[in-house]
Amino acid sequence: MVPDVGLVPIRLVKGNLSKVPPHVQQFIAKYVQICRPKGVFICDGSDEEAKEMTEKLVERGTLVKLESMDNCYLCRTDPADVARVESKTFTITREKFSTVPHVAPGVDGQLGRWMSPEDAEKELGSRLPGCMKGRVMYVIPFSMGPVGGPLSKPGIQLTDSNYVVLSMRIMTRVSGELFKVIGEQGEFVQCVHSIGAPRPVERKVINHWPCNPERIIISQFPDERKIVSYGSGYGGNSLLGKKCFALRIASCMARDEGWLAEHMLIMSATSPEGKEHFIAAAFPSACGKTNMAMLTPTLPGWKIKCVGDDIAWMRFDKDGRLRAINPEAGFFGVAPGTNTKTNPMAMATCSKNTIFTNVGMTSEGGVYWEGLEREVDPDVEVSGWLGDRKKIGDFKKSGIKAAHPNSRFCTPASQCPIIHPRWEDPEGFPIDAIIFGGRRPEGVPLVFESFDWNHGVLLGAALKSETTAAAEHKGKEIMHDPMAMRPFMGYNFGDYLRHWIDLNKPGRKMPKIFHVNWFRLDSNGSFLWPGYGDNIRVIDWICKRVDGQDNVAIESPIGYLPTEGSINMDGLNDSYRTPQNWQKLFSLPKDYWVEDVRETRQFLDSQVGIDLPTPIIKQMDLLQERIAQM
Ligand code: GTP
Ligand code: SPV
Ligand code: MN
Repeated sequence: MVPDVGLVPIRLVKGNLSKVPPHVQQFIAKYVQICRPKGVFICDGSDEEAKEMTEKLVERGTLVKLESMDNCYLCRTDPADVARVESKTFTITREKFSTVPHVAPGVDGQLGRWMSPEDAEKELGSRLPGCMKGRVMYVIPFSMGPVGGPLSKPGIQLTDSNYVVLSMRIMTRVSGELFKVIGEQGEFVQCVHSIGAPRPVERKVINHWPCNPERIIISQFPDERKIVSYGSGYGGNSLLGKKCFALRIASCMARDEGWLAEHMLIMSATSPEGKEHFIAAAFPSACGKTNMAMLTPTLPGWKIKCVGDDIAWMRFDKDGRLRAINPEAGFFGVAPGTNTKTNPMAMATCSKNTIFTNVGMTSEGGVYWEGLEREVDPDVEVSGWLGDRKKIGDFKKSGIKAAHPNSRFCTPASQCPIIHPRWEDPEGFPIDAIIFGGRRPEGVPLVFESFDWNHGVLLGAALKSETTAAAEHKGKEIMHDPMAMRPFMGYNFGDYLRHWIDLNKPGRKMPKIFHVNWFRLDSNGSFLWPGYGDNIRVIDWICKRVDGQDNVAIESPIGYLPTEGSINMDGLNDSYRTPQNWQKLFSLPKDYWVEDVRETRQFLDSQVGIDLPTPIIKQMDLLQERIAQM
């Protein structure tokens, strides 16, 4: 019962160490030694285990059962722990420039944060020792991608948060089987997570959510395939399979092994004629991936199936097709704005077996957030994420939000009514089109297509968007988010662009690359495009281009634009169908673009410097010339 590994015995609370391969036992023992938990709980991923843990958390008050829903729970965090903390996220490598590009002198690098191994040791050395005192260390064996699949990768997460355990078993495949897989394959990603609140706690615990926001650090060690995260229990900070592993560590694996780990949804679109296309799309956080991945088409005859809503792992197969899998098993989706009009499929998905975090709760035990005004009885009382009880209308009047803007649902992907029947196919799906997009209130047309692969890589590199609540940013400003990967890059962004460019090899069928913008505004501040289910109209055009239709596109300085009328507007309000509206959606104001390209060039020159690959510089030269001649 008490195998003695090293100096401190592993005191098992639950589980069976005999099934755990020796090198995993050593990993556990090392962190037991450092973190000093009162016991170790080896998870098996079973429903019984989850049920027991859930009951305990309800008893303690961390979770509230949502009485009017089916096996759904509400969690409210400490209001100081509500989003990813980019400023405290680091990549640790011996060589600085394997993590970050050579920025120009005096420039504050924005593409990744590097820390030396010595500094990391100091930072973690002042946090980890004894950090789990009085708490249980859970051992979570999980797989990103179907267990044992050729594109899949296993990990082990140690954590002192049972909320994290419950969330990880929705977001990843947690199973005791993984010990066998790891025993055979050897490799696994080491994930260590602590909320940084040993007992007795020093910081006042708010909402039964112990954490240590002042001392947060999220550290990735790509060379050791290791992650250590301290201080936060929320989202990408603590569910280490997601951004830390499946993007930051995996992008390094992908660089080494010749594939791609990207912040992209994966969907299939089947036309009325029955032709199925697969699309991957990269939008920055809170810019519409979940919505697009499961959109309900407003054009008759189209069918959308969802494969993934946040992360794509993609590799060229022997026939030269880029195949994508979704490494995740659940959706950790933005709640506000989600309703039966904008995203009915997400609403159906999260109607059962779901953990909601930082949303409001109705007095009947249902959920409420901004965007559900028309779907919840206005007379019902809602307790907001901060605990204040009001009628729905009174939240609006007082300007106080019922749900935090980054409140989320954590829900099994398998429950999505339009999940692709083969979504777990370990071989993945052949990608026909890659789309980049962001929130661009001005100047950027609804859709355009790159001239070729390298130009498409520039579209990704030049991606910008208005900031959102997914991280700690304040206010709305247009920020560069190249490839939607700025917060998730695992290595030097110049090398990353080179990797993308080098993928284009003879014999490969390269996906076409597009840029979309659902967020262009009219002069009165309203969206020029209805968005959501109507985005099928743009997908329809994209599929036509993938199928080689030449007559629907016309060359412009920034890429191929749709010819007027080639986007199907049937059934839209008349106001959307006027030539004036087309003009507003697709116009390319010269002054705007001259400045935009100048600014992009300055950003890439100063941020990526000598690491910027020549083909990208050439693409920028060409673009700048074309715009100058507009
Ligand atoms: P992460 O999970 O943070 O990576 O975000 P995401 O990219 O999956 O974004 P999501 O689909 O959750 O959308 C975020 C917000 O954008 C929600 O409030 C949506 O309602 C809104 N949104 C999504 N698609 C559209 C659209 O087509 N038009 C408009 N106007 N808003 C949209
Ligand atoms: C994002 O911010 O892009 C998310 C949410 O998908 S989190 O898991 O917190 O990173
Ligand atoms: Mn995301």
